[in-house]
Amino acid sequence: SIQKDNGEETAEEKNLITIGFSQLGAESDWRSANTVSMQSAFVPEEGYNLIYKNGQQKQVNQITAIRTFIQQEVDYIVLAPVTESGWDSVLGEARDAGIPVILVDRRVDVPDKNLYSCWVGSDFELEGRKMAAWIQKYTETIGMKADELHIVNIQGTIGSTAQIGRTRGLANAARENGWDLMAEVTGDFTETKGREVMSGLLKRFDNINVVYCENDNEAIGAIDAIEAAGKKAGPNIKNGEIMVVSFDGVNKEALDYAKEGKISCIAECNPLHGPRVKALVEMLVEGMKPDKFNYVDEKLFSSIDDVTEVEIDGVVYPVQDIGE
Ligand code: GYE
Repeated sequence: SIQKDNGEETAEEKNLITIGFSQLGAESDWRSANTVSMQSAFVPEEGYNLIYKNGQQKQVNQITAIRTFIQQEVDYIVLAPVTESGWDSVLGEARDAGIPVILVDRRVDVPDKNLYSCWVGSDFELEGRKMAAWIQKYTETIGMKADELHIVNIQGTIGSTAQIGRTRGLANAARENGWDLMAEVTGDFTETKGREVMSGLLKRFDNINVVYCENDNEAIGAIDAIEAAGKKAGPNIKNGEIMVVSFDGVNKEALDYAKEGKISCIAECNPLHGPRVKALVEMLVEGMKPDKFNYVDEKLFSSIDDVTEVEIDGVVYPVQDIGE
Protein backbone atom coordinates (compact mmCIF):
# COMPACT_ATOMS: atom_id res chain seq x y z
CA SER A 1 0.00 0.00 0.00
CA ILE A 2 0.96 3.64 -0.42
CA GLN A 3 3.05 4.84 2.49
CA LYS A 4 3.18 8.32 3.96
CA ASP A 5 6.61 10.01 4.17
CA ASN A 6 7.03 8.81 7.73
CA GLY A 7 6.41 5.27 6.61
CA GLU A 8 3.09 4.97 8.44
CA GLU A 9 -0.12 3.98 6.74
CA THR A 10 -2.88 6.60 6.70
CA ALA A 11 -6.22 6.04 8.43
CA GLU A 12 -7.82 5.49 5.05
CA GLU A 13 -5.30 2.83 4.09
CA LYS A 14 -5.94 1.02 7.34
CA ASN A 15 -9.68 1.18 6.63
CA LEU A 16 -10.33 3.09 9.81
CA ILE A 17 -13.57 5.03 10.27
CA THR A 18 -12.70 8.67 10.85
CA ILE A 19 -14.69 10.53 13.49
CA GLY A 20 -14.42 14.29 13.88
CA PHE A 21 -15.25 15.07 17.51
CA SER A 22 -16.01 18.68 18.39
CA GLN A 23 -15.86 18.81 22.17
CA LEU A 24 -17.11 22.06 23.65
CA GLY A 25 -14.32 22.69 26.12
CA ALA A 26 -12.39 21.55 29.17
CA GLU A 27 -14.29 23.55 31.79
CA SER A 28 -14.94 20.84 34.38
CA ASP A 29 -13.95 17.41 35.68
CA TRP A 30 -17.09 16.06 34.05
CA ARG A 31 -15.82 17.34 30.70
CA SER A 32 -12.35 15.82 31.14
CA ALA A 33 -13.89 12.44 32.01
CA ASN A 34 -16.15 12.73 28.97
CA THR A 35 -13.22 13.51 26.65
CA VAL A 36 -11.21 10.56 27.99
CA SER A 37 -14.23 8.28 27.56
CA MET A 38 -14.55 9.33 23.91
CA GLN A 39 -10.83 9.03 23.25
CA SER A 40 -10.68 5.54 24.73
CA ALA A 41 -13.72 4.29 22.82
CA PHE A 42 -12.64 5.46 19.36
CA VAL A 43 -9.19 3.87 19.03
CA PRO A 44 -7.48 2.33 15.97
CA GLU A 45 -7.64 -1.15 17.55
CA GLU A 46 -11.42 -0.80 17.42
CA GLY A 47 -11.30 0.47 13.84
CA TYR A 48 -11.47 4.23 14.45
CA ASN A 49 -9.42 7.32 13.87
CA LEU A 50 -10.64 10.10 16.20
CA ILE A 51 -9.89 13.73 15.42
CA TYR A 52 -10.49 15.69 18.64
CA LYS A 53 -11.02 19.45 18.71
CA ASN A 54 -11.50 21.46 21.91
CA GLY A 55 -13.87 24.42 21.35
CA GLN A 56 -12.73 26.32 24.48
CA GLN A 57 -16.38 27.04 25.42
CA LYS A 58 -16.89 29.08 22.23
CA GLN A 59 -19.45 28.15 19.62
CA VAL A 60 -17.47 29.87 16.84
CA ASN A 61 -14.57 27.48 17.49
CA GLN A 62 -16.93 24.53 17.24
CA ILE A 63 -18.36 25.79 13.95
CA THR A 64 -14.82 26.15 12.58
CA ALA A 65 -14.02 22.61 13.74
CA ILE A 66 -17.08 21.20 11.98
CA ARG A 67 -16.18 23.03 8.75
CA THR A 68 -12.67 21.57 8.97
CA PHE A 69 -14.10 18.08 9.47
CA ILE A 70 -16.26 18.57 6.37
CA GLN A 71 -13.19 19.61 4.35
CA GLN A 72 -11.29 16.60 5.67
CA GLU A 73 -14.20 14.40 4.56
CA VAL A 74 -14.51 12.59 7.89
CA ASP A 75 -16.99 9.70 8.01
CA TYR A 76 -18.99 10.92 11.03
CA ILE A 77 -19.12 14.10 13.08
CA VAL A 78 -19.75 13.91 16.81
CA LEU A 79 -20.76 17.22 18.35
CA ALA A 80 -20.98 18.12 22.04
CA PRO A 81 -22.49 21.60 21.55
CA VAL A 82 -21.75 24.37 24.05
CA THR A 83 -25.16 26.05 23.74
CA GLU A 84 -28.37 25.13 21.96
CA SER A 85 -29.00 27.87 19.39
CA GLY A 86 -27.27 28.84 16.17
CA TRP A 87 -26.41 25.46 14.64
CA ASP A 88 -28.71 25.43 11.61
CA SER A 89 -26.27 26.55 8.90
CA VAL A 90 -23.25 24.49 9.86
CA LEU A 91 -25.33 21.35 10.39
CA GLY A 92 -26.90 22.03 6.99
CA GLU A 93 -23.39 22.11 5.51
CA ALA A 94 -22.60 18.74 7.09
CA ARG A 95 -25.80 17.29 5.70
CA ASP A 96 -25.07 18.65 2.21
CA ALA A 97 -21.68 16.94 2.44
CA GLY A 98 -23.45 13.71 3.38
CA ILE A 99 -21.76 13.41 6.78
CA PRO A 100 -24.01 12.14 9.59
CA VAL A 101 -23.87 14.12 12.84
CA ILE A 102 -24.30 12.52 16.26
CA LEU A 103 -24.94 14.76 19.26
CA VAL A 104 -23.54 13.88 22.65
CA ASP A 105 -24.30 15.40 26.07
CA ARG A 106 -26.01 18.73 25.32
CA ARG A 107 -28.46 19.32 22.50
CA VAL A 108 -29.03 21.75 19.65
CA ASP A 109 -32.24 23.67 19.09
CA VAL A 110 -32.93 23.39 15.36
CA PRO A 111 -36.39 23.36 13.75
CA ASP A 112 -35.26 20.63 11.34
CA LYS A 113 -34.59 17.56 13.49
CA ASN A 114 -33.15 15.78 10.45
CA LEU A 115 -30.03 17.93 10.74
CA TYR A 116 -28.65 15.28 13.13
CA SER A 117 -28.99 11.52 13.34
CA CYS A 118 -29.41 11.06 17.07
CA TRP A 119 -28.43 12.25 20.53
CA VAL A 120 -27.23 10.57 23.71
CA GLY A 121 -27.05 12.26 27.10
CA SER A 122 -28.85 13.00 30.35
CA ASP A 123 -32.31 14.31 31.16
CA PHE A 124 -31.10 17.54 32.76
CA GLU A 125 -34.51 18.81 33.80
CA LEU A 126 -35.20 15.50 35.50
CA GLU A 127 -31.88 15.86 37.34
CA GLY A 128 -33.03 19.29 38.54
CA ARG A 129 -36.44 17.98 39.57
CA LYS A 130 -34.84 15.12 41.50
CA MET A 131 -32.59 17.55 43.33
CA ALA A 132 -35.51 19.86 44.12
CA ALA A 133 -37.50 16.86 45.39
CA TRP A 134 -34.57 15.93 47.64
CA ILE A 135 -34.34 19.50 49.00
CA GLN A 136 -38.07 19.49 49.65
CA LYS A 137 -38.03 16.16 51.50
CA TYR A 138 -34.91 16.91 53.52
CA THR A 139 -35.93 20.38 54.65
CA GLU A 140 -39.37 19.08 55.60
CA THR A 141 -37.71 16.32 57.65
CA ILE A 142 -35.73 18.85 59.67
CA GLY A 143 -38.84 20.97 60.17
CA MET A 144 -38.12 23.95 57.91
CA LYS A 145 -41.04 25.81 56.44
CA ALA A 146 -41.03 26.46 52.69
CA ASP A 147 -40.75 30.23 53.07
CA GLU A 148 -37.72 29.81 55.32
CA LEU A 149 -35.65 28.49 52.40
CA HIS A 150 -33.52 31.26 50.89
CA ILE A 151 -31.94 29.80 47.80
CA VAL A 152 -29.38 31.02 45.29
CA ASN A 153 -28.73 29.22 42.02
CA ILE A 154 -25.21 29.27 40.59
CA GLN A 155 -26.07 28.33 37.04
CA GLY A 156 -24.03 26.64 34.34
CA THR A 157 -23.17 28.11 30.94
CA ILE A 158 -26.23 30.12 29.94
CA GLY A 159 -28.07 28.61 26.99
CA SER A 160 -26.58 25.12 27.42
CA THR A 161 -28.99 22.22 27.74
CA ALA A 162 -27.59 21.28 31.16
CA GLN A 163 -28.18 24.83 32.46
CA ILE A 164 -31.62 25.18 30.92
CA GLY A 165 -32.89 21.90 32.39
CA ARG A 166 -31.33 22.24 35.85
CA THR A 167 -32.45 25.86 36.18
CA ARG A 168 -35.99 24.97 35.12
CA GLY A 169 -36.16 22.04 37.55
CA LEU A 170 -35.34 24.34 40.47
CA ALA A 171 -37.36 27.36 39.35
CA ASN A 172 -40.55 25.32 38.89
CA ALA A 173 -40.11 23.62 42.26
CA ALA A 174 -39.46 26.97 43.95
CA ARG A 175 -42.68 28.33 42.53
CA GLU A 176 -44.71 25.24 43.43
CA ASN A 177 -43.31 24.98 46.97
CA GLY A 178 -43.19 28.69 47.75
CA TRP A 179 -39.41 28.79 48.27
CA ASP A 180 -37.56 32.09 48.19
CA LEU A 181 -35.32 31.76 45.11
CA MET A 182 -33.33 34.96 45.56
CA ALA A 183 -30.88 34.92 42.66
CA GLU A 184 -29.82 33.03 39.56
CA VAL A 185 -26.28 33.88 38.44
CA THR A 186 -24.05 31.97 36.06
CA GLY A 187 -20.84 30.37 37.26
CA ASP A 188 -19.99 28.99 33.79
CA PHE A 189 -19.54 25.48 35.21
CA THR A 190 -16.10 26.43 36.55
CA GLU A 191 -14.58 26.44 40.03
CA THR A 192 -13.10 29.94 39.66
CA LYS A 193 -16.37 31.50 38.61
CA GLY A 194 -18.26 29.55 41.30
CA ARG A 195 -16.00 31.05 43.96
CA GLU A 196 -16.28 34.56 42.55
CA VAL A 197 -20.06 34.46 42.15
CA MET A 198 -20.65 32.98 45.61
CA SER A 199 -18.50 35.57 47.29
CA GLY A 200 -20.56 38.29 45.55
CA LEU A 201 -23.84 36.65 46.59
CA LEU A 202 -22.73 36.45 50.23
CA LYS A 203 -22.14 40.21 50.17
CA ARG A 204 -25.53 40.85 48.58
CA PHE A 205 -27.61 38.59 50.87
CA ASP A 206 -27.10 37.73 54.54
CA ASN A 207 -29.78 35.02 54.70
CA ILE A 208 -28.70 32.45 52.08
CA ASN A 209 -29.25 28.93 53.42
CA VAL A 210 -29.30 26.83 50.25
CA VAL A 211 -26.82 27.05 47.34
CA TYR A 212 -27.84 25.10 44.25
CA CYS A 213 -24.74 24.71 42.08
CA GLU A 214 -25.31 23.40 38.59
CA ASN A 215 -22.07 21.37 38.74
CA ASP A 216 -19.52 20.13 41.28
CA ASN A 217 -16.71 22.43 40.18
CA GLU A 218 -18.86 25.47 40.95
CA ALA A 219 -19.76 23.89 44.30
CA ILE A 220 -16.10 23.48 45.23
CA GLY A 221 -15.51 27.16 44.44
CA ALA A 222 -18.67 28.22 46.29
CA ILE A 223 -17.63 26.27 49.41
CA ASP A 224 -14.27 28.09 49.38
CA ALA A 225 -16.14 31.40 49.29
CA ILE A 226 -18.48 30.32 52.12
CA GLU A 227 -15.52 29.35 54.29
CA ALA A 228 -13.58 32.50 53.38
CA ALA A 229 -16.60 34.49 54.62
CA GLY A 230 -16.29 32.69 57.99
CA LYS A 231 -19.37 30.50 57.46
CA LYS A 232 -19.83 26.76 57.36
CA ALA A 233 -21.05 24.67 54.43
CA GLY A 234 -23.31 21.91 55.73
CA PRO A 235 -26.84 20.52 55.99
CA ASN A 236 -27.54 21.98 59.44
CA ILE A 237 -29.32 25.04 58.12
CA LYS A 238 -31.39 25.49 61.26
CA ASN A 239 -28.13 26.30 63.02
CA GLY A 240 -26.69 28.70 60.48
CA GLU A 241 -24.92 26.33 58.10
CA ILE A 242 -25.29 26.91 54.38
CA MET A 243 -26.44 23.82 52.50
CA VAL A 244 -24.71 23.24 49.17
CA VAL A 245 -26.11 20.81 46.56
CA SER A 246 -24.69 20.09 43.13
CA PHE A 247 -24.58 17.94 40.00
CA ASP A 248 -22.16 15.43 38.38
CA GLY A 249 -20.57 13.23 41.06
CA VAL A 250 -17.50 12.72 38.91
CA ASN A 251 -14.66 14.36 40.74
CA LYS A 252 -13.02 12.93 43.84
CA GLU A 253 -12.94 16.20 45.76
CA ALA A 254 -16.69 16.71 45.34
CA LEU A 255 -17.42 13.15 46.46
CA ASP A 256 -15.16 13.66 49.50
CA TYR A 257 -17.03 16.88 50.26
CA ALA A 258 -20.28 14.94 50.02
CA LYS A 259 -18.95 12.37 52.50
CA GLU A 260 -18.02 15.19 54.91
CA GLY A 261 -21.41 16.85 54.43
CA LYS A 262 -19.97 20.01 52.86
CA ILE A 263 -22.01 19.09 49.81
CA SER A 264 -25.34 17.71 51.03
CA CYS A 265 -26.57 16.04 47.87
CA ILE A 266 -25.22 15.43 44.36
CA ALA A 267 -27.39 14.54 41.38
CA GLU A 268 -25.37 12.10 39.32
CA CYS A 269 -24.57 13.09 35.74
CA ASN A 270 -22.80 10.32 33.90
CA PRO A 271 -19.99 11.47 31.53
CA LEU A 272 -18.95 8.07 30.18
CA HIS A 273 -20.57 8.45 26.78
CA GLY A 274 -17.72 7.05 24.64
CA PRO A 275 -19.06 3.46 24.43
CA ARG A 276 -22.62 4.79 23.98
CA VAL A 277 -21.65 7.00 21.05
CA LYS A 278 -19.65 4.12 19.61
CA ALA A 279 -22.72 1.86 19.75
CA LEU A 280 -24.70 4.52 17.85
CA VAL A 281 -21.98 4.89 15.21
CA GLU A 282 -21.90 1.11 14.79
CA MET A 283 -25.64 1.08 14.16
CA LEU A 284 -25.27 3.78 11.51
CA VAL A 285 -22.38 1.88 9.90
CA GLU A 286 -24.66 -1.19 9.72
CA GLY A 287 -27.35 0.92 8.06
CA MET A 288 -29.63 0.74 11.09
CA LYS A 289 -31.60 3.67 12.48
CA PRO A 290 -30.88 4.32 16.16
CA ASP A 291 -33.47 5.95 18.44
CA LYS A 292 -33.38 9.71 18.05
CA PHE A 293 -33.01 10.47 21.78
CA ASN A 294 -31.07 8.15 24.10
CA TYR A 295 -31.20 8.85 27.83
CA VAL A 296 -28.90 7.62 30.59
CA ASP A 297 -30.26 6.54 34.02
CA GLU A 298 -28.93 8.45 37.01
CA LYS A 299 -29.12 8.48 40.82
CA LEU A 300 -28.72 10.92 43.66
CA PHE A 301 -25.75 10.69 46.05
CA SER A 302 -25.86 11.83 49.66
CA SER A 303 -24.38 10.96 53.04
CA ILE A 304 -27.48 12.25 54.84
CA ASP A 305 -29.67 9.21 55.51
CA ASP A 306 -32.94 11.06 56.25
CA VAL A 307 -33.97 10.80 52.62
CA THR A 308 -33.59 7.41 50.93
CA GLU A 309 -35.53 8.05 47.73
CA VAL A 310 -37.45 10.69 45.83
CA GLU A 311 -40.46 10.16 43.64
CA ILE A 312 -41.25 12.03 40.44
CA ASP A 313 -44.33 11.34 38.32
CA GLY A 314 -44.76 8.01 40.04
CA VAL A 315 -41.16 6.89 39.39
CA VAL A 316 -38.94 6.24 42.42
CA TYR A 317 -35.29 7.31 42.28
CA PRO A 318 -32.97 5.94 44.96
CA VAL A 319 -30.61 8.14 46.96
CA GLN A 320 -27.29 6.32 47.06
CA ASP A 321 -25.68 6.57 50.50
CA ILE A 322 -22.05 7.50 49.98
CA GLY A 323 -21.11 6.88 53.61
CA GLU A 324 -18.81 8.81 55.91
O1 GYE B 1 -22.69 18.79 34.32
C1 GYE B 1 -20.79 20.12 33.78
C2 GYE B 1 -20.12 20.36 32.47
O2 GYE B 1 -23.17 19.33 29.92
C3 GYE B 1 -23.67 17.64 31.49
O3 GYE B 1 -21.18 20.35 31.54
C4 GYE B 1 -22.69 18.64 31.01
C5 GYE B 1 -22.25 19.61 32.07
C6 GYE B 1 -21.72 19.04 33.36
O4 GYE B 1 -19.29 21.40 32.44
O5 GYE B 1 -19.88 19.76 34.77
